[in-house]
Order: sequence, then structure tokens, then C-alpha cells
Amino acid sequence: MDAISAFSTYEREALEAIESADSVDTLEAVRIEFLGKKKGRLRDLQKLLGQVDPAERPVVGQRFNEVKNRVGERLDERKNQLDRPEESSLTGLDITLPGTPVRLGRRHPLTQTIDEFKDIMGRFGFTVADGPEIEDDFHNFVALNIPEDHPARDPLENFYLAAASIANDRQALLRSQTSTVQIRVMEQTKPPIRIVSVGRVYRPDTIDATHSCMFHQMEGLMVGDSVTMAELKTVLHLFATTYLGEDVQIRFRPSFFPFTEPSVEVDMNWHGNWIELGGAGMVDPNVLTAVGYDPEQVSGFAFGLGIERFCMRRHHITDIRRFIENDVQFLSQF
Ligand code: FA5
Repeated sequence: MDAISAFSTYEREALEAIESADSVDTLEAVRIEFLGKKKGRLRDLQKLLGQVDPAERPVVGQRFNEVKNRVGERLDERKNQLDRPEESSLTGLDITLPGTPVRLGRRHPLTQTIDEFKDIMGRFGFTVADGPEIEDDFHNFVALNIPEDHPARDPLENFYLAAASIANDRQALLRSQTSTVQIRVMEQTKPPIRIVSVGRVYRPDTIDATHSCMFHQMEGLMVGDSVTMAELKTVLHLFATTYLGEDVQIRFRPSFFPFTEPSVEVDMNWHGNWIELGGAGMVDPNVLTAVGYDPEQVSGFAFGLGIERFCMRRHHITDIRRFIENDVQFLSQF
């Protein structure tokens, strides 16, 4: 047999033996048989190489190296497979490919704003209270001193639920304001009270760049022996400057809410524009009475701020609908 065909036979037999080796030990035996330095079959091939005509040696030598390298490489590959049986058994998975880069998500800008609001108010001593989004007309209207004939109770202004009642013949609806939580907290707690409540509210408003039918409010309530309007103003001013910076101005405009007396609309001026923050005022004596407090003994202030508009102002977002479009490009900026 000439050297070239001896190399080919060696190569074929070595590769077959490598493929059929089913353990690291068997594979090691194959390595010793074909590549072993002392008695391996490669030594025989080397001897053959020494006998070829010097003129043919470059070509035959090249073939010898090819065969030797090919067998060596295949041995290494098979050894890797046998060393990691679980991975090799995952069909179709090439574990040598680079991994898919992981892209971490981020919190929604409104969630970031809400967390920041709670954090700021927490530093002023306000704890967080929660209330249900499906409310009853007692907490959304009656206890808030909103009479039966008030336009805020109009079916066209609210999402009343078809089921006639939650309990006690109360009409169920999606809450239209977080002021409901004032009542729920006062029903269960004695003064002093200092809470904020942040959450979704629902109104069938016409949707445009600054109005949505579902939005978020932060309610604040402070009740104690002698809480005053000056404290309300201080808290809102501190809140706005902490969130937006020292260059914010706060303005109170006389207004009316059935559950506060006096009532105000609160505006802020930031970088030259006035925007409405929300409503506020001193808790109406009728509300204090409805929850069993004595209005001669305690007083309090309350406010309700629209969260979307704050967040829009800070981040220069011009359309409230951007918050609910789920556009990853938009959301990934925050
Ligand atoms: C209220 O909801 C009162 N509950 C606020 C209040 C609380 C007054 C405590 C007194 C004491 P108003 O309806 O004005 O008030 O809403 C408050 C804020 O919610 C508005 O200033 C605005 O920022 C936001 N808001 C109201 N309607 C929408 C809407 N459709 N889309 C987005 N934000 C809105």
C-alpha cells in the first residue's frame, strides 16, 4: 500500500472510532491507538513518510499533516461533547454561538413619577393609603357632601357599573376621584392623619392632548387639632419645588368643591407657563361630621393633583395619549 492510501485508511478508521466512542474513557483509548506517541498508529505512518521518494515528500508530507490535524481536531470536539452531555443532547442548540444581548426594561414614566411623589410626601411625614377603584356612590359622592342633584353625579360624567349595587343598595361605579380615600381613611382612623393616596381614576371625558378617560391622581389629607390653610400652601409649595426645582411659583385661585371650604384651584408657574395642578381646600365640616369627627375639635386640608400633567410638564411631553400607547421607543427615553 502506498503512503497516501495508508493515510486515508488511517483517517477513515480513526474518525469512525472517534464517532463510536461513547465515553471519555473509550475516547482516550482511541486517542492512544491512533495518536499515542509510543505505540500509536501515527508512528507507522511517520515511518512510511520517511520511505517516500524525496521528490514526492512535500505532497505526501502535506497529506500526512492534514490527516494528523483532522484526527486531532475531531478528537477534541468529541471530547468536549462527551464532557458536557446535557448541552450536546439539546438538539438544534449551538452552544458556541454568542448569546442574545439582554435588554433590560424600565419602569413606565408614570410609575416613576408616582414613586417619586410618594417618596417626596413621605419625607414630609405623609404615609401612603390605598382605596378601591370600584367604588360606591356613598364614598365617591354622599360622604363628600356632593348632593344627589350635583352635575358631578350625572351618568354622563361617570362610569356607573351595570350591577345595581355593591352592598347596602349603594350604586357601584369606577371612582372619578381619589377623594374617596379621604373618607375611607377617616372612617377607620382617628386624627391626627397625614396620608397621600395615589391611583387611577375614571371619567368619560372627551380624549384630547391633556384629557384621558383614565388618569391618575394623588390625594393628600392632613387632619389634626389646628391644621390651617397656611400649612396646605406650604406643603404644596414644598412638594412642587422638590419635584421641579426652586424656580416654581404656586398660585391659589378661589374655587368650589362640595367637600372643602374654602376651596381653591392650585396652579404652578414653571418656565413661564401657568398650569393647573389640581384642587384643594380645607375639609368641609359636613365631611368631618359624616365620618364621625367633631368639626369644632379638628380641622384639616385636602388636595387632589393630576399626575399625568405633572409628569408631562417635567418631561416636556405634549400629548397625554403617549402614556398609554405602549410605544417602546417613547417609553425607553425615561
Ligand atoms: C378633583 O378631582 C378633586 N377631587 C380635587 C380635590 C381634592 C379638591 C381634595 C379638593 C380637595 P378636578 O376634577 O379638578 O378635582 O381634578 C383634579 C386634577 O385632575 C386636575 O387639575 C387635572 O390635573 C386632573 N384631571 C382632571 N380631569 C382629567 C382628565 N380627564 N385627564 C387627565 N387629568 C385630569
